[in-house]
Parts: sequence; structure tokens; C-alpha cells
Amino acid sequence: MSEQLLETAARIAEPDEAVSLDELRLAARNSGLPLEALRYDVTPLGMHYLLVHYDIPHVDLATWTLRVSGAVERELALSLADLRDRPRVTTRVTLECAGNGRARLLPRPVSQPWLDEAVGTAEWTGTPLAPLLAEAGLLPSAVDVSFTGHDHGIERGVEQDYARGLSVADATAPEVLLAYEMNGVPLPPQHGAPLRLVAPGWYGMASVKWLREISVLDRPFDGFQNTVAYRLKQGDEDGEPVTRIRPRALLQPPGFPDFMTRARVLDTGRHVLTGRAWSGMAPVARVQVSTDGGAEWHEASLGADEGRWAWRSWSFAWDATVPGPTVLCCRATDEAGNVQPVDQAWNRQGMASNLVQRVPVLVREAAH
Ligand SMILES: Nc1nc2c(c(=O)[nH]1)N[C@H]1C(S)=C(S)[C@@H](COP(=O)(O)O)O[C@H]1N2
Ligand SMILES: [Mo]
Repeated sequence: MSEQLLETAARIAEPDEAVSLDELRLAARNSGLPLEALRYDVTPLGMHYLLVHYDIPHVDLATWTLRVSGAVERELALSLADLRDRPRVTTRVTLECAGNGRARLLPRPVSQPWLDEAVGTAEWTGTPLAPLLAEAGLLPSAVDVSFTGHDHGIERGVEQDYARGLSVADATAPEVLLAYEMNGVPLPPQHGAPLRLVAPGWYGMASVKWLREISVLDRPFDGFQNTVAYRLKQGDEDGEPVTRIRPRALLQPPGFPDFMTRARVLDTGRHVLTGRAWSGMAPVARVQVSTDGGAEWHEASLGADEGRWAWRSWSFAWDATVPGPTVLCCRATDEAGNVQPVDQAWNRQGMASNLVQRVPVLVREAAH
């Protein structure tokens, strides 16, 4: 592989280096959730964030099959009709990209430069994976299950089909789905048509799109996306794998935005601040809000619980009495005691950053 393709691997930007055209191109392809869309319980199609490592592959529905192979008693080949004939469930799941927040790290790992917007919630319909694996019959030697997509590319010099592995225990968790619908319509091409994995609670990389093969392995999966990418590390060491989504709260930005900076303008008076909070590690326990850049924190009220894997709404009534600039912040804590940091610990690939969001606002005197 050419030296140049190898050299573009996972670079760290200089401290004062601007986002490059390569990063801009990735950002233009991989769109984020417009934060005003936090108002919807279920993110409308087209507003859900998108992350595609290579190209969106063309999958021919007439010939597409899902293969189940490896350390099983019987290998399977299933058509979409076969999968649609199986037990059907719909689960509301919040997905977040593990790279969310990366662009705020200093120095910046050069990759898809997300700020806060790599998240969305959809109603995924499909069939649970565990009973399918049980039908194939896992051999006692089964250790991991790999999921391979139809998309192909090169990443840091390694040519590959996008593939991820999960342990047998994680793959057979009852919530893990093979999904063929999103928000009640067939999966759109960019979200994995005709079939994707949905691993609720996990950062998005686990939910392999454009599935073509599920292979049961009698050894740990050693593919690039598990062993090289998606690791928490400081330097060249192996590091720890990125797994479940850390807690995060986001504010639906109030008032109206300045075109260029997206700083918010709002009038003095009462504003009900609202947003969403989620954690893949444990249910959300509390959300706190600061209206002075993090000096003082106030308890927000949590909205209805919409299911273990869906984000939870929250609200806080703010009396904006003082005209001038300020910064709004929100912070989630889950039932396991995980809380969002105010200062983010840095890691080499910019993974699993869940720094508290900061929303600059300008309060102006309301006209009487
Ligand atoms: N086959 C395949 N699956 C994939 C990806 C990919 O590039 N190829 N991207 C992963 C990543 S990193 C994320 S965050 C989610 C994004 O899912 P979405 O685009 O439907 O929001 O898909 C995951 N599944
Ligand atoms: Mo991602």
C-alpha cells in the first residue's frame, strides 16, 4: 500500500491547526443531528446522524442473503423474506458515534470532526439475533461473533470490509436486533439497507450496517475495527476497547442563532430549557443545568422513561434576568454513578468523549 495512504493514518493536529479539507469532506458526508431536532422523541429520518467509513455500498436486494457461518451446528443463508417471517420487534434506541466530541479535544485527533451532534434516536424494527444464533446452534468452542458489512475500503493502510466482533454474551443479549426497518420504513441506503445490526447501549461502531455475514468464531475477533480502531489509548499501546455509551446530556439550543457562530440570542424572562440525556452503561439518574458556564448547577426534571435504550427528555425553567452573554451547560449522571466530565481526559483517537456541552447565549433586554 502506498506510503502516502499509510501516512494519513490517525494524525494528531498541531495545537493551532485548523480543520483540513479532508476533515471537512468527512464532515460534509457524515452529517450530524441538527440540535433543534432534540425536540423529537424519535429523530425524523434524514435528521439522524450518519457515519459511513467508506462508501455506501450498492446491495442488490434480489440476490442479497445473510450468511450465518463458523462455529455453529448448521450454517444458515437467509433472505430478507426469511428474516421478515421471523419474530418481529420494534425498539427505540439512541445511537451515538464513539467519535462524538472529538473535534473539541486539544490537540485534535485528525478524523471525522464531530462536535456534539453525532447522535439520534430511531425506532428499529427487526428480529432478535439470539434466537437465530440458537437455531444455528453455537458450538461450545464459540467465543466471539463477527459481523461483516458489504462496504469495502482502506483505513490507515489496511484494506478491509467493515467488520466488528462482539463476545457471544454481548451478541446474544436479548436487545440485540437484526433491523430491516427504521422509523417504520425499510432501512434507507445510508443507514444500512437491507439489514443492519443494532446493539443497544453500545457506541455506534458496533451496529454494523449492510450486513452480509455473521460468523461465529472459536477465537477472539481480531479485525481492524476492534483491535486498532475504537480503542482508548494515549499513544502506541493497545489500549482498552471502546464499548458502551458514556452518559451525555444535550440542550436543545434556546432562542435563535447567529448564522456564523450559532451563538444564541434570547430575551430576558422565563425560558424552559429542554434536552435529552442517555447512557448505555446504566439508566439516566439525573441531569443538571448551569446557566453561568458551570459555576452553579441546578437539578433538571426528567421526562417520561421511553425505554431502557432511548434517550430521556429533561427540562429546567430558567429565569434570565441579567442581560449580557452567558454559557448554558447540562450534565448527565447515570445510575451507576458515571457522570460527564467538565474537563475531558484526552485519548489518542478521540473516542468516547462526553465533555459537558457549552452553549453560548446572549441575553438581551426584552422590549416592553
Ligand atoms: N458496515 C458498516 N457499518 C457501520 C459503519 C460503517 O462504516 N460500515 N459505521 C459505524 C459507525 S462508526 C457508526 S457511529 C454507526 C452509524 O450509524 P448510522 O449512520 O445509521 O447513524 O454505524 C456503524 N456501522
Ligand atoms: Mo461511529
